This record gives sequence, C-alpha cells and structure tokens, in this order.
Amino acid sequence: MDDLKPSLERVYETPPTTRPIDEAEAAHAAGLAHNEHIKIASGYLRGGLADGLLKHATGAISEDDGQLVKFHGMYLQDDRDLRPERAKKKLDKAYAFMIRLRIAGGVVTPKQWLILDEIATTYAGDAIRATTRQTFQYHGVIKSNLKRTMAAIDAALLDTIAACGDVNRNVMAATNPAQVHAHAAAYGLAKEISDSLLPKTNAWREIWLDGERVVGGEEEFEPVYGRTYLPRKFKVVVAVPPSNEVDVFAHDLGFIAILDKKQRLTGWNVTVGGGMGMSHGEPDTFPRTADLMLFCKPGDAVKVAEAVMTVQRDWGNRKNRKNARLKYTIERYGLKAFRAEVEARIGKTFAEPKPFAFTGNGDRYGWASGDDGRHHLTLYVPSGRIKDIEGGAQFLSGLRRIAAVHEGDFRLTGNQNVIIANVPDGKRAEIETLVDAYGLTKGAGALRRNSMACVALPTCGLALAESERYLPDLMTELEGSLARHGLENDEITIRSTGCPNGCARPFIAEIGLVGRGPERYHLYLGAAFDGSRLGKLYREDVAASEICGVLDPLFADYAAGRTPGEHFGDFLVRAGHVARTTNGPDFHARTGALRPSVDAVHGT
Ligand code: SRM
Ligand code: SF4
Repeated sequence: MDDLKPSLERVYETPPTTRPIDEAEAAHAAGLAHNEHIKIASGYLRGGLADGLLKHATGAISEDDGQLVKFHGMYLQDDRDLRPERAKKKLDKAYAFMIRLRIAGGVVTPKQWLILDEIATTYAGDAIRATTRQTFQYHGVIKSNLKRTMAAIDAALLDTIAACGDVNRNVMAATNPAQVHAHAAAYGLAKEISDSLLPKTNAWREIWLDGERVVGGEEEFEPVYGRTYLPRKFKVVVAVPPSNEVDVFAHDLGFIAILDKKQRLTGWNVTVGGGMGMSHGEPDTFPRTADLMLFCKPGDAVKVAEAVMTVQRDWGNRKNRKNARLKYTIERYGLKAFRAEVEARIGKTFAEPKPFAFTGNGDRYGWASGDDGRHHLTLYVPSGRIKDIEGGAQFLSGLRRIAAVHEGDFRLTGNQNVIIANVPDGKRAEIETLVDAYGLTKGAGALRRNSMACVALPTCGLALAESERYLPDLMTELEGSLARHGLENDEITIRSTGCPNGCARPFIAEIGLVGRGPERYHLYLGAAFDGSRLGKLYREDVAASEICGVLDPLFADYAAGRTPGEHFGDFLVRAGHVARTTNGPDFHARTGALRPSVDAVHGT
C-alpha cells in the first residue's frame, strides 16, 4: 500500500488560503488569463452571444464570444479542407458550429435517439459523432440554424449546457451491461454529480430558447462556481472494475467502484489529477495519470466531488491556462495537502483506497447478457462516426430503424462505440436481423477493436495532422505486419490524435500516435494495456509512410520474446525498447523514474 503515496521527497508550494478572485479589478491587478476577464464580463455566460446571432453578414461570432459559447456546448469552426480554395476566391472561411451534448453516463432512450437522428439529417450533414467521453457531437451546424437545433435538442429533453468550457463537463460512467447492479450505481453517481455540478445560470435557456431573463441577486445564479467558474475544464468519470473502459486515470476526478463478492457496491476509491493534454516542445506541460487519493462510502461521493472541484476552483492557476488543470495543482501543492483540504471542507477524514484490479480499457463487442436476463449488443463504430458509409455499414439509417422498435436504451461507450442495451428476450432476434441488414459491425480485428482516433481534420481548428481519416489506413498496413508475425489476434491498444491535446487519450495506449505536422507523428510506446501507465516517446516526427516500418521489428521481437499473457506495452518496457514512465513529470525524460509507481495497486 506504500505505493499509493505520492513522492514525498518533492518540495511543494504552500497552498493558498483565500477564495478565488472574483472581481474584475482584482483580475486586472493579478494579470489573470484573458479568459478570466471574458468570464467576469460575461454576466454569467451571456456576453454578446444574443446580439452576435443576429449579425447575418457573417457566419462567425466575435472572438470573445467564441470562448464563451463553449460553456454552452458549442465551438465555432470552419471546414479546413475548404480554406485554400476559399482564400483564393477571397471568400470568408466556411464557418459552422460543432455542438456537443451533455449526456451523463452516455445513456439515451430510443425516443431521444430518433430526435437526435432527425437533427443530424436536418441540420448537421447526416452524421452524429459519438465522442471519447460518451456523448454526441454534431458538426457543420450553421449560425442561422443554431437556435432551431438547440430547440430540437431541448425537445429531446437533452441539453448542451457545460459540455465544453471551464466547468464540470459531461460525467462518464462505466457501461458494462453484464454488471447490472454496478452499472446502476455508476450511472446513478454520474447523474448525481452531473446535476450537482451543473452551472445554474439561466443564460442557455435565455439565449437559445428565448427564455425569459431571470433578474435578481446575481450571486444566487452560481453558488458553486461564482462569476469566474473554474480555471479550466474539469472532467469526472465513474469506473467499475475489472474494465477500465472509461480510462479513469485520464480524468481530473475519478471514482472506482469497490464491489463485494456479490458484486454489490461497498464504496468508491477516489482518484485525482489525471489528464492528457500537453504542448509539443513545452516540457512544463505533460500528460499525467491520476493518483489514488482516498476511499469513501457511497453516501459521501457527491460531497467528495464537490469538494475536489471547489478546491481546484480556488487553488487552480488562473494566470496560465496551460498550467491550470487539476493535474498541475496536485503537482504544485502535493496530494497530501490537496487531500487534507478536501477532507477539511467536508469535515471528515476518509479511509485509504482499497485494492482493485483492471484488465483492460477497451470495450466488449457483440452480445452480452446481464443477470437480470436482458441482452446488450455492443457495436463497433469506427471513430464513433454514426453515418451511412457509401458501400459500407449504414450506421445512421440502421440505428434509426432499430430505435423505432427498441424497447431498452442506447449507451455510448468511452471508446466511441454504441451499445443497444436492455433488449428483452423477445426482441433480440429482430434487433439482430436489423443489425445484419444494415451491415452494422459487431466487432473487428483485434487491433481495430482496441483503436481510437480523434476528430482532427477537417473540423478541429487545433489539428496539426490527420487522425480519424488516417488511422484506418495505417491499421490496414499494421494488420499485415501483425499477421506476418502471428499476432493478428492479439489485443494491442492503438490511438491517434491530430495534436498533443490528447482527445483520444493516446498517451495511455500501447501504440500512441500524436500529430506533429502534416503527415508526421510522434510515436509513443510502452503504456499499460489497462490504461494505468503512460507511454514514452519512442520516435519523433515519423513520416506517416514510415510508421509501419518502425513498428514491424518491434512486433517481431514481441512475438519471439514475450512471456505468456504479457501485453505489448509491458513487453516493450521489460525488453528495454522504451523506459517505463511512472507519471507525468517523468513523461519527457527518456530514462529513469522520478516517482514511485501505483501499478502494484491497480494490478498491472
Ligand atoms: Fe478534446 C479541444 C474534440 C475528448 C483534451 N477537443 C478539443 C476541441 C474542442 C478543439 C478546440 O478546442 O478547438 C476538439 C473539437 C474537434 C471537433 O472538430 O470535434 C476536441 N475532445 C474532442 C472529442 C470530440 C474527440 C473525439 O474524437 O471524440 C472528445 C469530446 C469529448 C466529450 O464528449 O466531451 C474530446 N479532449 C478529449 C479528451 C479525452 C477525455 O477527456 O477522456 C481529452 C484528454 C483528457 C484531458 O482533458 O486532459 C481532451 N481537447 C483536449 C484539450 C487539451 C486539454 C488540456 O488540458 O491541455 C483541448 C484543447 C484545450 O482545451 O485547450 C481539447
Ligand atoms: Fe483536435 Fe487535437 Fe483534439 Fe484531435 S487531439 S480533436 S486534433 S484538439
């Protein structure tokens, strides 16, 4: 259990004792990040959004409103494929909005699915994208359709509030359908936390649904957040061992279910300080796997979530957004001081984390049955893109037909896949027939089953390289190489992102590709199969065409030298191909361990 403790020899800064800076004057004086000023001046997330929507001369909104609209679940984007041609013709960029929903635990009813489908066909280019955090995104919604789209989302009894921005984001929860009771507990906690940490401002209804402006004591709008909300995004996740499908170590705050022998919940291990984002060439930024902090009883979990978030609200860095996530707060003040403050705010001392073990961070595909006799079908949706593929799977049409007859619900997974959940005995054959008729995929080869790619080009404004449009071709090449070495059935995780922000969590995949520039990637290797250990930079700036050639000899070595059951990432570390990364501060070091590992506790 000693491994649970953070490195004690590090020298930490003294934690602040004051509440967050909430005044514009103080913000100026303290040299806070520009986004802090935007929040303060916004009047609880209103800014100039309502007026900006009325400006028909442009499909865009102002730069500051572009920051603010994120809190409403939207991003101003443009189609980057069209940039050169439009620039040549001296046309404005092809602006449109990405809209992200907030769906705690990723559960929607068939009725909601049908409305979401209609929105896709009416306003969003006949596609919905299931994200790496269990929700849906639409791309390509033009400004003049924003309000209509939001009204339709509201009609589905869903919303986009706090899906992006410096707030608590969509709360993820384990989906494992076979663990009926544990899933119910995980989903219940995700819902409770999502509701409890939801911003209270009425701005969303007012702007998008023409709701009435609520007047009165402004402070009462945001009793938890105040006017400046959080220093940065905040992500919460609820996991149920043995599956780490939600990648609990990648998030600011995590809850890991501790189950008794009858699979009933006894309480939650709490993790803090995970995160993926970093910037190339800036060693002060790094991905970090979360620390295990404490164990709490089920009745205390929401209080713990509130306390962790408010300590981060007060202690997080509001001057430098690149250093503002909870992971850096923990690095700055130490886990011990952070936990003491959380306990002080709740007025209770908690127990130490309990042992548990994860086996992997992928999804289970195909049919599974719960102990309540209901059936659940996990479909493989390449990069989460729910659309009709020419000459291929008809995901949009097929799931629409299924939603029309389905009596259970749908669940999105943290790996961009879709579960047709809670199918009664009598409906299973009908669903199966529709799945086959529309060519929906119940699985894929071992590598693809364990793959993820972020959106990247053409919509993501931060992409340095392709991701979703590149990974399938690379995997085809790699599958050939794996087959040559007899590894075609081995489960190896592979994830790619178009930049180091890490939206598909590549730093905890056994093979991680991170965009460096057009057709060039950094290659990270040596992460743990269960998502508990970071990989290490193996080769810088590799041309896309050379990646398979770099990996092929490593596959050969793995096939020849692995021990029974040894995963690829573990093998690469043991065989000395890459140094073991013990945690964030050690991420950029080529060798050596700066911190004790927590692997012993979570079973790798
Ligand atoms: Fe992400 C920004 C897409 C999960 C870390 N992310 C973006 C933006 C909004 C680009 C932007 O700021 O202009 C991307 C929009 C692309 C597009 O066209 O849709 C984007 N992120 C996504 C999604 C859709 C990727 C996907 O393929 O599914 C995921 C939506 C999740 C959701 O439903 O809420 C998505 N993003 C993640 C994750 C994974 C996770 O949370 O498990 C991470 C890494 C974990 C973390 O937060 O550290 C992630 N996204 C980022 C970052 C880096 C944050 C940081 O701390 O450095 C950015 C950039 C930023 O915030 O400045 C970013
Ligand atoms: Fe965009 Fe980078 Fe996120 Fe990919 S990882 S979606 S390129 S921000």
